Amino acid sequence: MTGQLTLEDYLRRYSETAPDALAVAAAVDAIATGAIEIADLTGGGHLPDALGLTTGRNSDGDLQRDLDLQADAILRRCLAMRPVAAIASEEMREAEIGDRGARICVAMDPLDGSSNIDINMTVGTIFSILPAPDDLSIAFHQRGTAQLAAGFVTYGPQTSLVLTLGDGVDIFTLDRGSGHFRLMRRRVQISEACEEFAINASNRRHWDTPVRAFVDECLAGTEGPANHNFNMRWIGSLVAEAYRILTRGGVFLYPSDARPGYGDGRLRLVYEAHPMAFIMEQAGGAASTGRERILDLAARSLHQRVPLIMGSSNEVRRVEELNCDPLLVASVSAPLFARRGFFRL
Ligand code: AFP
Repeated sequence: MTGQLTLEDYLRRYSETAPDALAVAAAVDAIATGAIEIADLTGGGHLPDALGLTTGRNSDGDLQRDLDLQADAILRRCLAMRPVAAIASEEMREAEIGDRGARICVAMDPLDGSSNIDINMTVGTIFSILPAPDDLSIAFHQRGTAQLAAGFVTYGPQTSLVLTLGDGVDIFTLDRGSGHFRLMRRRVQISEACEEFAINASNRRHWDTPVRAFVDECLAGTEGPANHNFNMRWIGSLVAEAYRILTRGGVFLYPSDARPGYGDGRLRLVYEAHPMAFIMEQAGGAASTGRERILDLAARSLHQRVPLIMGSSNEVRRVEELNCDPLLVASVSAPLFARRGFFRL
């Protein structure tokens, strides 16, 4: 991999392009530096005795694992040396004010998918970089369209950094020999149509009718309105699902459902859905609540959840059609159609 452009050189070129670019480049470089340390941690380089054990619950009631907190501490330490006005994290109840004169803010999920750690599945870091408003108390209540950059790191067979600076999506892979991220895929594009959907099917009885109708269309394949067959995946790790979609297309659904606490789904707007939506749209895909564009939303509260449908634009739009047209849902949920569904309606 010696020939590929390093992330450092890539960011150096970018940092000369716009007023906030230098600060954005410094923050991305800091996150990438922290990610290499996290990769070593999750990869067993310095396997902690408490790998994957839980230590408590975060402000939103999620199980908090030792590695969640270690990843948060690593990224904060790396960012502390850069000009960042405020940091928000899934692992901390409130945002933390830093350098008040800095031009950017960072929101992050330090270790997403951590419930997969003890089964040795891909986990990741998700981040969003926003302009710093004069009033930092509203820093993380901006619309998703305000983002200057977004990305995620996958800690899997490869340690890869997916990055958008607002002009396409590029993917870097960690060259473990040199310790540098190297550019491996430039201006990634997601196919408009797809043959793979991802949803936690065990929740079917809790979904609303439009989501059931969409999934039944996928399951009906060539025998239904979709008129082509689908494969299904569910990894339980948002970064792994997103990376697969960037690689071969697909649609991911974490909708709202009837379970207590899931009225707005499971994923967080500020440091999961916003960055993923920015990446998906920059790669020619789409990201929606099923009714609204994710990037048009502004968070009312820091850890606010939001339904997330993202990936190939044809399928995201189909979910929106079904959500907005009850007659369409009725037509595709007809008894004949139900008989062929994988599940009984
Ligand atoms: P954890 O970080 O608690 O493992 O949650 C991961 C996640 O937020 C996201 O990465 C997955 O897509 C989703 O949860 C899986 O949720 P289910 O366990 O409900 O399928």
